Amino acid sequence: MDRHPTVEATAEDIASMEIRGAATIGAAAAAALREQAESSDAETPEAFRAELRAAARRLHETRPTAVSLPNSLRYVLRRMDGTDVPALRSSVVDAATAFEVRLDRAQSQLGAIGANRLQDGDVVMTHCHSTDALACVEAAVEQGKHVEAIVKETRPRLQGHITARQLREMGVPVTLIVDNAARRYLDDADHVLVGADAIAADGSVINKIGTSGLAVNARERGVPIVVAAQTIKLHPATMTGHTVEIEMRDEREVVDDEERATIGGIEVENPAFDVTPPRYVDAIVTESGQFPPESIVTLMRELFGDGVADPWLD
Ligand code: RUB
Repeated sequence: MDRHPTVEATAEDIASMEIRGAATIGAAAAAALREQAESSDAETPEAFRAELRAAARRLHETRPTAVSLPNSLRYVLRRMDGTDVPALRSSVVDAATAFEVRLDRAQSQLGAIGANRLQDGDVVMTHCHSTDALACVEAAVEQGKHVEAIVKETRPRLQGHITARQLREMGVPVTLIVDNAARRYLDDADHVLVGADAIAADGSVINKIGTSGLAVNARERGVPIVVAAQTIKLHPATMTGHTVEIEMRDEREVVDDEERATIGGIEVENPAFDVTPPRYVDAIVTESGQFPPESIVTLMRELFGDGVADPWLD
């Protein structure tokens, strides 16, 4: 029951953030399951199923917060079907491919919806790097709107640099700022536009650490906060009272070994995400439309029913 090298490499890349961002993580996980299915030399359907579940468990244990990861694994494993290995294999390959197509389609659909919120001449402030958020700006630019961006650098991993580069490639004028300057520059912004790693049933938004502070400041300044998040970011377990685990990352992302030795015996904490309560969010833009955060639960009930199982634990 060997794991395909791609599963291991993908798991390591997700853990080290070589592969990062919720949508990208979900797509990479589906692709890794497909490779596992394609290369499997399992001789029985039971062995094949066990192999795929083990691969999913390995991928699942990498990072805890982005729900796109378990949602992706669930999407593929729930469609694993057949009475012999070739049938099982093709069901997994087809499901992984269908998932990737769905992701792409959802992102362009939500981009078109998000773009409707942006007017010609608007300035957006971004935090971290979100492909869903950038899809909204890209669609607006394609509609011929002039959009400018104030991009927070996003310590400690500086994902704002990726955002700045990609916006520049779209032809969007970018001003890069340090995180601490956000409040000052909110006066120049028409929207705060961020993505999400998970959205809870009460409409709370889990996204890169610093999102909640930005949202509180934006509300105080009267700047609307828009969250671009396709429905794979909806967290089914929160419908039954579970909370979303916030990933704590290595302190070396904050202080390197040399600085650590100089500072000495202090605690360093490095949470990767935070929770923005629904009252600070103006709209959640999904491929199924735009929702006030408090009503996202109706969409979740439609999509998930009363809850969902974890097929990799079967
Ligand atoms: C990434 C992050 C992004 C969301 C949404 O955090 O918080 O805003 O994942 O991204 P990290 P997308 O860099 O720690 O993975 O819209 O691309 O799914």
